[in-house]
Amino acid sequence: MLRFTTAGESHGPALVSILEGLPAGVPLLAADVDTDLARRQQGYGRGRRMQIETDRIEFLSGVRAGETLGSPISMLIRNSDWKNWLEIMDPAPRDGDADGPRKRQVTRVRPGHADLTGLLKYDRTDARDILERASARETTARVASGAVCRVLLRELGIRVGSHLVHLGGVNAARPSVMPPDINAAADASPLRTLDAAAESEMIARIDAAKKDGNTLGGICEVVVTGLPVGLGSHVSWDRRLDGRLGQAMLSIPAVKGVEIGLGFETARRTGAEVHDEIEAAPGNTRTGHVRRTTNRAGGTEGGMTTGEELVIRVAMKPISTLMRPLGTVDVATGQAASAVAERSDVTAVPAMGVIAEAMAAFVLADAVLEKFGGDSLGEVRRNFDAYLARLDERVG
Ligand code: EPS
Repeated sequence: MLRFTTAGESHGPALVSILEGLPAGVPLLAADVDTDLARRQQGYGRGRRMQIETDRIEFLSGVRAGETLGSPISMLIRNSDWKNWLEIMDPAPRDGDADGPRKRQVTRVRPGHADLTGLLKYDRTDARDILERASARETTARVASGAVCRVLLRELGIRVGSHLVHLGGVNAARPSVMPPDINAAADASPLRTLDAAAESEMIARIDAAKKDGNTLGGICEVVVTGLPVGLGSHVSWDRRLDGRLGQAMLSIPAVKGVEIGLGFETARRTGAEVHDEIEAAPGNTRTGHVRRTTNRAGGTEGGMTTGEELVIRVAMKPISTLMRPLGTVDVATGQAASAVAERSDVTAVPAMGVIAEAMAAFVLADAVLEKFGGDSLGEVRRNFDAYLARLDERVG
């Protein structure tokens, strides 16, 4: 139904995001996208690059007079840093290219990064040919397409938020009652966490890691409200929503784990301690007029949404560029060396939460269009409303 692709190198002229399959008539402004791009740039522990960039999109296609046209939506995000990298990243051959590698060649490959594996696979000699694309700068373009998907979901009363629940060994407590607008609350925190006490401890760990030339990972939780029961399907492996969400989350650079609901913890508990009991809840249309007394499943059963909150936790490893570098091999000489220490972030977990929201928004918008698809927003809305009316009718 829906597909998107991104292009662009970290220090190239620009990033591009193309989203295809959105219906016509969705109200869309550049500001809807820029808001999310700005949210992704926040977070204590980012490096100097984030002071250089102010990410903004230019629509190149697919939008007219503030509405989508149903045609591919393409968005351009210029890299402000490009002017400093022209000589190094110039797409055209330059004088001197024949004499040897360009400046800032990377051969002391970083353990944990795509440097070495990419270099061997693509048969390159300069790891910059790999790292420029493997860089998490690419996620800017994902957030752009995700932001457009978020607008479609919002039209149907579906909201995607996230908050940080772990950083560098420190857990944040999940509030017993989530704030009605999770992002408004989380965005007010420099780490996007809802636990102020944990936040000070996390900040201290980031400062210590920075001093030590080290980096930190963490976990964010994505929470989606307003979903109707029945997105995704049990009938085939590739239509199961959990699987689709898992793939999308694991595709985020440095993400190493995904849990839905209790996740790994379900394996340690008995059935009675895992499964959510069901009771009647008249008036609750989107769940089919029932309610789970708990939500350990995290909003899916049988590869389909239940209509309860969708809860996904996403784990990110520490960034692989360390200012106190790890041991490696210099691929130019074959000798032992210290890995390159390029400018980078101490942690980017708060940003990862925003990226995970974007990936969730994309997967869910795709599942929405699969079930309620139409060529215009009006048609999608009619299909959606008819389904909700049928859920009402079944109890009535
Ligand atoms: C990154 C290194 C840093 C980060 C970058 C990801 O960039 P630079 O090499 O220019 O200092 O800031 O992230 C972004 C630019 C971004 O927009 O998130 C890396 O090596 O992955």
